Amino acid sequence: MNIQWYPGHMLETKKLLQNSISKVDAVMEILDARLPVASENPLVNNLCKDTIRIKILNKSDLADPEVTDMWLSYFEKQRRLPAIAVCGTQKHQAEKALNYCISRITRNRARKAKIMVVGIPNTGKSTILNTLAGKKIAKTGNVPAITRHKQRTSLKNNVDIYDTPGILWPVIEPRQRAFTLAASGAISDTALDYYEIGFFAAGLLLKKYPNLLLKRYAFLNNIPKDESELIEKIGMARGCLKKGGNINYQKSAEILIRDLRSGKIGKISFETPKEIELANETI
Ligand SMILES: Nc1nc2c(ncn2[C@@H]2O[C@H](COP(=O)(O)OP(=O)(O)OP(=O)(O)O)[C@@H](O)[C@H]2O)c(=O)[nH]1
Ligand SMILES: [Mg+2]
Repeated sequence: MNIQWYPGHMLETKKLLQNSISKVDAVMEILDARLPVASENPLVNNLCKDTIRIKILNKSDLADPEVTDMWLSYFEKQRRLPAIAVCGTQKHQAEKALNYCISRITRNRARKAKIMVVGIPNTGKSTILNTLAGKKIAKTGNVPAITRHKQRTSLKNNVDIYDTPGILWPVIEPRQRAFTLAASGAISDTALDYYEIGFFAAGLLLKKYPNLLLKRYAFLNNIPKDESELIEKIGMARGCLKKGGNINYQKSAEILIRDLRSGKIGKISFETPKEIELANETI
């Protein structure tokens, strides 16, 4: 299955970013700390050539902390880009990200600094803005494409911050990247087949975090031999049955995906710098 999800407001946002990124003092690019390269929008890399940009690895509370450290070192050493990992729901962490960004701007202090928050859907852009403002200014939610328009908010420290809708790009390739984005929750579930994404998630968890699976699903007596067995056992234990008693694999896969996304299985990173380097070498 090819995954494609590029609703109209994303094209509008692309045009908005093309016209406005060069006019702001800095861009806070909000990545998902669990998948910092898969969640990078190539458009932002292209548009930010002359604009200060900070990579914010948000949702770090859901990511494997050891892998997050590897990513910070990767951005600093290999990519020479400023990067910081935060949990955007926590005030002091959101402020740390903002201050890190402000410290890189050289400007006439008489005027307000303009900072634009950009990124793919569901990475926590609006949440960071709300945390910084100390009140709910922007609508947030655990499904992608909640924000549909640019929104400006004036913060206390002489900063104007712009929230923007999350955008993807028309063709997401390679397959590994599309499935990683889908499993993380960046792509609308309406564009997905739960079983395929659940199968992908099962493979990732069995390979990288088998012990977390045993902890979360106490009914597993040992590590399942493959993806189908894991999904089947979840289905049996959780009563995901069709008429006649057959397992409903779609429902069972959905449980696995929801547990993965919410952090119920544990702190999980989908990718490491080493894997990305190896994948680049083989292209
Ligand atoms: N665990 C955790 N959840 C977070 C964090 N930041 C945001 N979230 C959750 O992630 C979901 C998406 O947050 P939003 O702020 O709506 O994401 P967005 O990037 O603005 O999404 P779009 O507007 O659709 O592009 C919400 O359920 C938030 O509560 C974080 O640091 N940790
Ligand atoms: Mg938003």
